[in-house]
Amino acid sequence: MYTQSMDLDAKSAAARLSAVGTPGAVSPQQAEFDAKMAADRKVEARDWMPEAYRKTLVRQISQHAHSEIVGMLPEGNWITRAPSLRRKAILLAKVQDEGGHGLYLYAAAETLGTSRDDMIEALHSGKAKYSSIFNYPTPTWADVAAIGWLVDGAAIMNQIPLCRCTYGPYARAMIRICKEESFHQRQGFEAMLTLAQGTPAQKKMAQDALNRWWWPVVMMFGPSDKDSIHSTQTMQWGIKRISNDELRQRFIDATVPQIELLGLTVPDPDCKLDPATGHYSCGEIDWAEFWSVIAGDGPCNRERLETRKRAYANGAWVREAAMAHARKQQAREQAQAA
Ligand code: BYC
Repeated sequence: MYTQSMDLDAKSAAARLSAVGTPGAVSPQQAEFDAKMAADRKVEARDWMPEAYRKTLVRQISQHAHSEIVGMLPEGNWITRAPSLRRKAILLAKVQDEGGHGLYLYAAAETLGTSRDDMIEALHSGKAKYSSIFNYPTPTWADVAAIGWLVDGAAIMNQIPLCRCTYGPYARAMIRICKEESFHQRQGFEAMLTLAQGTPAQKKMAQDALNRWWWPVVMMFGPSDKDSIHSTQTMQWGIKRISNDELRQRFIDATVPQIELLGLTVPDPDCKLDPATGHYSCGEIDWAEFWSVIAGDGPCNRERLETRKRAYANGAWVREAAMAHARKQQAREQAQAA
């Protein structure tokens, strides 16, 4: 459904490639890196890379990993209250998948020379960001359906192009993640469809959840291109392939017909199809809300971070036991080899 995001517009790809290159005299390593960027080849963990490229990847991949881990919380709250055994099994699997995504992504960031402890410390201290979307509450079961349908739908839109990003370990992690996100999106849509075709009260629950999640999801793609500080550089490096605004537009274009199919109403009175362009318009986004959420003042920021820190502290004994077991096993292997 969302794979059109894989298509790179030939014009923008050409513009990106022609922008690659470091002016003036460059070291042979830098020249090799520039050539790799220009040919759109992968950079691997052991390859030389400019410090700024490494730092940017650590920032983006660790934020992405934190988002997956914090992203388990709003839905995780509903595992014990899922409306049927089937819904519970699906939700358990989905939340576990998100945990797995976080782990692949921490592992991908570790290949860049950062430690998992440092990344987790940055999350807990509030230094590292995670996606704004997970700072909103899930007051009803319909919010769980809306997360799967809309948030995972937006995630696929943003992440399919990352499967082709220039850093090999990140690109490869994204391939599996996107396959799983696709299942998440479909189960969310199916749960939403069930509600939308249910009793008037269930349909209202679905509409209310759509009303709550629409704007936060539209914002999730990041600031508008003119305010995106990192986009120019990350696009030149082939990390970001499609701009924030363009992905947002693709998401809106793909989702509005789904809302119509559900028999629900788009919570944006300015969202209209422009027959000339084939695109839906979007009303004014409340950027003040976006910046306040990412600065830590969203409806659930404090609760999410506290829950994460508590879970980490409560899991200390598991990490210690695993380390003790690994040490014993290593000692046994060394003794056998001696
Ligand atoms: N939330 O220059 P810009 C999931 C920050 S998990 C918070 O455009 P960039 C899922 C940005 O970091 C989905 N912060 O930045 C899990 C920067 O601040 P810093 C997570 C945001 O990096 C469970 C500043 O704003 N997906 O799918 O070029 C259940 C300026 O922005 C946000 C990823 O992480 C935001 N929404 O572009 C269900 C995908 N947007 O770092 C689903 C990978 C922007 O300078 N990440 N900021 O302090 C990306 O693709 C890019 O990092 C972004 C932002 C498009 C998010």
